Amino acid sequence: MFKKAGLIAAIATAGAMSTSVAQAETWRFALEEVDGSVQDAYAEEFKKRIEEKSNGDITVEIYPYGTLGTSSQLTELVQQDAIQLAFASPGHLASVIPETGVFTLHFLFSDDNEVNEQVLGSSKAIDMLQEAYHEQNLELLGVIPEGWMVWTADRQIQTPEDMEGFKIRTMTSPILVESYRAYGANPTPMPYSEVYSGLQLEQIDGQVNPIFAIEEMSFYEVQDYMIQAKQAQFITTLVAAQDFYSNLPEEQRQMVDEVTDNMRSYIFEKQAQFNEERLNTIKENSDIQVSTLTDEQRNAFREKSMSVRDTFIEQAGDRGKQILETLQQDIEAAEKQKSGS
Ligand code: 6CS
Repeated sequence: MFKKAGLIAAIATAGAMSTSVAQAETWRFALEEVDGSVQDAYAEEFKKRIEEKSNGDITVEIYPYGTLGTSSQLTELVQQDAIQLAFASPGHLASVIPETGVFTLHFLFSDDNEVNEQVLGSSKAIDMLQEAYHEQNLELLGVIPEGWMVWTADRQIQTPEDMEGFKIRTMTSPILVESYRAYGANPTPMPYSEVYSGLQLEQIDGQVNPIFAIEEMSFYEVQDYMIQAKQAQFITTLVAAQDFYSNLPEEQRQMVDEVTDNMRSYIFEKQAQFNEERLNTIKENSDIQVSTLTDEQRNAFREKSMSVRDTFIEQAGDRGKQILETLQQDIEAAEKQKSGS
């Protein structure tokens, strides 16, 4: 679907167009999701705030999924400074930065997503990750939860045995692939753009994504079951080209930091709203069977998922191990604090 030469040409044309309308500076911001998505809501609000704060000196141009490339291609474009900003989801990015695969581990985060949001906004683990991003010419600007990952399937899934041989599409990182191998499934990594046709043509039996994405990508139309196991959040990261970010004038860098910090509560509310509303849309427009695993059923998956932590540490090394341990401590502390209050 996406060809690299075409991507660069598209960017060059877009750049030329923006200079012809006499903008002082244009920042290109690429999304891994389509118009109307959580990432799109983030980018639109970011654009509004940056353009207002810079008094129009900066224009932010948004490139929704489908205009530039797959997630992995977008990351390469940021690394080359061909685009300045993009979302880079760990489900793909961990192929390049294994440490970021920590966000795809199952049953690591709290069942209470407010706790997760608090930890992702404050944990020292995020500073430790920054080092790994810098080694790849990327600046990590934020870690953002987009909702619980939900399985869609051609069959009911309640136990790991139900997943035996189940061809589930995953994002492309090897750590994520291991998570589904641990359940006995047959994980099939592929880009987001190929999932709908893969399901329709029965090349895959199911996939996993947050509800808002299942709705906007129409996956529910070609699946019979939706299973909520709360095994993981979909967590994305916002990145900038490191050269671009470090060469910004001090006040612009501060502006980016302030805007991204202040955007946290905005996007947290949006993702909750989108996921809730779109579950209703799915139920209204299809007869897909929606179910939620019991605690006992979840525990069977939880047990199987634990071995993947060792695989993560093998792939992400000492720094990955420290990031994992720091997150575990911070999640536990935040849960205790919340239940004590
Ligand atoms: O499944 C994927 O590949 C994609 N899913 C979402 C919700 N966002 C971006 C990611 O690439």
